[in-house]
Amino acid sequence: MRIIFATSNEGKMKEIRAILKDIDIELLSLKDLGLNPDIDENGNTFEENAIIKAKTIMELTGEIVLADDSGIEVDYMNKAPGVYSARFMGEDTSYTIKNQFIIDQLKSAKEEERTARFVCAIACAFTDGEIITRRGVIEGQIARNICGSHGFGYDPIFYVPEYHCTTAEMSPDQKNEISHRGKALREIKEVLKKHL
Ligand code: ITT
Repeated sequence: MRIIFATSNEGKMKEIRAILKDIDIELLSLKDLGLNPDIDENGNTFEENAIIKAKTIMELTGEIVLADDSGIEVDYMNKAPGVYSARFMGEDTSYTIKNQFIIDQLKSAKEEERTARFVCAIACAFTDGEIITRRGVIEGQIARNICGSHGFGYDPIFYVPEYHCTTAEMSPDQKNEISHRGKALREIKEVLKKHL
């Protein structure tokens, strides 16, 4: 069975391929299909945006489509950047700048005020119009310094106390095992297995 993953984010796609590697599907990215759609992600929640992406590409291709909408919620910043995580400070601003900005915002924050979470909503749009979503969350803190070079985006400032490191310091397998994306996608995998 062919399934399209509607993302243009290479970092996400790498993790998605690893998490879905044990099911018998041909997984194609937008890049594999030569598609570069400009989708207006105007939803208010991660689920709404994931549905917009999955539905748009399902209608364009006529195939089963998965989509991921995710981001980081920083409690000290009133849960920003949230659904705006990719667009925060401008889509083309480097993550070194974005990550340092967040660290600076929390300069006066007490230890217990440094809480944050990664959230991931995955939507699956079937060709008969049915759409399902699953959400995964990982709780953590904003690190005091940028640390680690694995992963992408906000990983170098997302500190997981239980592991004493940021998600950018974890191996890819370790991150996938505990991450928001890993949790949401493993639930979707069970739904897909039933569908298969
Ligand atoms: P697509 O819409 O093409 O999938 P995108 O990067 O625009 O790619 P989102 O709108 O879902 O995707 O924004 C997600 C952003 O949240 C992403 O660009 C990162 O900045 C951040 N993010 C999500 N998951 C992350 C993770 O596992 N590690 C670090 N940052 C993450």
